[in-house]
Amino acid sequence: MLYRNARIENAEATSDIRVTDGLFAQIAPHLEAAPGEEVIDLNGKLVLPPFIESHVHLDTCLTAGDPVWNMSGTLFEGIECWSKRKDKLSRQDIRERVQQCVRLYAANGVQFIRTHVDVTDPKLTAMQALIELREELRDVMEIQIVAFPQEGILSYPNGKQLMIDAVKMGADCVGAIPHFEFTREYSVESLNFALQLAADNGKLVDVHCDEIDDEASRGLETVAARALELELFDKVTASHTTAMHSYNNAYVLRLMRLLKMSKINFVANPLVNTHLQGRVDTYPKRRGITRVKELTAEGINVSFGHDDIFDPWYPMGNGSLRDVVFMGLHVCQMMGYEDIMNSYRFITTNAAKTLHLGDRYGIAEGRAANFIVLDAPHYYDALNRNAPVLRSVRMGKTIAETRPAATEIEF
Ligand code: 17E
Ligand code: FE2
Repeated sequence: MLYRNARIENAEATSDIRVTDGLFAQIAPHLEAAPGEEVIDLNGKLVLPPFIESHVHLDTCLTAGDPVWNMSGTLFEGIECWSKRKDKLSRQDIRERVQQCVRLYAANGVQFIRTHVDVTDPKLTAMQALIELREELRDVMEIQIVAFPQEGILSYPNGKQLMIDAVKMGADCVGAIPHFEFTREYSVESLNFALQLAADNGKLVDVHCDEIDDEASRGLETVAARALELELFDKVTASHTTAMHSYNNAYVLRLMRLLKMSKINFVANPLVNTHLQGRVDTYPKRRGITRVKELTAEGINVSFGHDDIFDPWYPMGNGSLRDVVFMGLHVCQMMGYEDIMNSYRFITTNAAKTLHLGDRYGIAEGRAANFIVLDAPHYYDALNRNAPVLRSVRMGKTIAETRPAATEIEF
C-alpha cells in the first residue's frame, strides 16, 4: 500500500509512505507504485503518529449523574459521587462503557490509552474487567493500566494489599493519591510504598499528585526524590500537580533542581483541572493547572490528558484530545506561533515518552505502521479549525475513517 503526498509532522515538503505487512517499509519524497499496488493520495494532508490519551479514568467514564450529579464541581464531591456508583459496578457495566469510550477515542485518532483504574474496591471488579479488555482490544487500542487507589492507600481499609493484588493481577503501573490521604505522614508513606512496589515488580509509576489548590501539598518532592533514589527516573509520572500552581516561586526554584535530576514526567489535564480547581476561591480564582510552560522550558517532559469523559469529575467529553490541547494552550498562555504549531506533541511524542512506548511509536521505517491523517496542512490549522481525523491507520489497517462535514454558504 502506498500513501502519497503526506505532510508528516508539519514538514514543508510532502513524503510518500509505503506500508508493507503492517510496517512502515519506505518513507521518501517520491516512491513509484509497484505493479498492482494500491495507492491513496493524501493531497498534502497532515500525517501524525497516532494521538495518545496519557491520562483517563475509563472505569468511571459515562457515569455522570448516576446516581447523583456533582453539584459543587469539586474533586472531593466527585470522589463521593463515584463511591456511590462503585456499589453498583459490574463487569458487564464496565465492559459496555469502556468499549463505547474506546470507539469514541478511535474515531478521534487515539490508538494508545493510559487508564487509571480504581482499586479501592474489595472485589477489584474494575481492575478485572480492564485487564480482560486490554487483551480483547489490543488490535485497535493499546491500553496501559494504572492501579489507582482513589480513596487512598493508607486511608482505605486493606489499601496496601489491594495495591499488591492489582499488581499481581497485571496492572502496568502503580498509582497513589497523596493529597487524599488522611495525614501528611500517610501521604509520604503511601508514596514510599507505591514507588517501592513499582521498583520491586518492574512496573511504571503514575501518581495523582497534589491535585488540590493547597500550596502546602507537597507530594511531588517525595515522588521525585524516590524516583531518583530508587533509580526509577522517567518510569515515574506525576499527574495533575495542580498545587504547583499555588507554590511560591522560591520553593519552585528549589524544587525544579530535584525535578530535573529525577527525570520524571508530568501529565496535565487542562479541561478537567480548569473545571475542578479554584472552587474554594472567591476572586481572583486560581486556574489550578501545573506550570506547563516553565516545566517545558526546563526540558521536563509534559503531556496532556483528558482525564474524564462524562463522569462525576467532568460532565462533558467526546473522546477528542483537540479540546484538551486547545484549553491547555489558553490556560497556560502558550499561544506563540511555535507553541501552537508544535502543540500536537502534548498528545503524541511527549505522551509516548510518558507511556514508555519506545520504538513501538513514531513514523519511521521499520516501525509499526500506525498513523493518522488530519484534514489540514499543519497542526496550527488543524487545531484552529478543529479539523477531523480523516483516517486512523493501525498496523497498516484503517481502523476509523471520518468524512468531513460540508457547508454551503448561500451568499
Ligand atoms: N479521580 C481523581 O482523584 N482525580 C481526578 N481528576 C479524577 C478522578 C478524574
Ligand atoms: Fe485523574
